[in-house]
Amino acid sequence: MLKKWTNRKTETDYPLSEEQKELDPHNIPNHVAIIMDGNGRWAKKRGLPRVAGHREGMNVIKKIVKRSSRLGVGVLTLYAFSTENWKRPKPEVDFLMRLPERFLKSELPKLIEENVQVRITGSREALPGHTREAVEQAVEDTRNNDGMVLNFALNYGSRNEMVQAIRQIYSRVESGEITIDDVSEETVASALMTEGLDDPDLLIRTSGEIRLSNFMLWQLAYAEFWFTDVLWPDFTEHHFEEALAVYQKRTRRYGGV
Ligand code: V07
Repeated sequence: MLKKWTNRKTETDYPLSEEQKELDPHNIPNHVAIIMDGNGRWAKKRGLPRVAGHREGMNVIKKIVKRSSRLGVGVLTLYAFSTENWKRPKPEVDFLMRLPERFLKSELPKLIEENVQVRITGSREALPGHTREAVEQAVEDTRNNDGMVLNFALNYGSRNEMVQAIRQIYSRVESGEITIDDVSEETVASALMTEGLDDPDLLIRTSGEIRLSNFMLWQLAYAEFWFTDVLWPDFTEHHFEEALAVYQKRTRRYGGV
């Protein structure tokens, strides 16, 4: 499936003037995905334990969710925990696995109020029971909301996702439900954990790392990328709007469709 022609400019992202930062309400990216990096580094700089950075990072999410929803973003995907993050020290993993509950305890009523639908992309099986129950409850409680989708990538890795997609498609072929010639891009897309979600239009990664780290390799095929040196706990609504303004500058439609 090809993306609409968007008059893509090849120039680099010059600093935007205040006027250029004004957002065009008709060109808000439908799906924004964020790799929220730099929490540990933020804490280290302050002589604090890494978990203090994670806690601060969770508070930043609250502000960005609200701003995205108000701006009319359709889907906000946040990379909360990768399949590789299990290799971290156990106390840190244990702390991280408590964050979904902590977040939802204060935010779920507000998300319901704001008509936000919570989704999870990733393998739920390996999550501790308390984490899994909290996120499944949130998904269930917001199932009928038709505002912004808040999609947490939790125990997610793109290659793992592709492996399970291949297994799923193989079993559909083996059972005779479809033939190998039926397998199309749509078949693959709907075997991925992001089934039913449009591909991201904009990827944001904080903390200066210029790489994908096994995040949505298939889904990001046509996305615009925006990287910043700002650490996730220091990220504000202002930075978020700057990313959207750069996106709009790159995809500006000069009166076209
Ligand atoms: C986590 C805070 C944000 C910075 C990045 C890593 C640490 C929110 C959640 C969450 C997940 C699912 C859900 C509700 C909230 C979360 C983890 C880590 C594992 F349904 N923040 N956050 N989960 N961090």
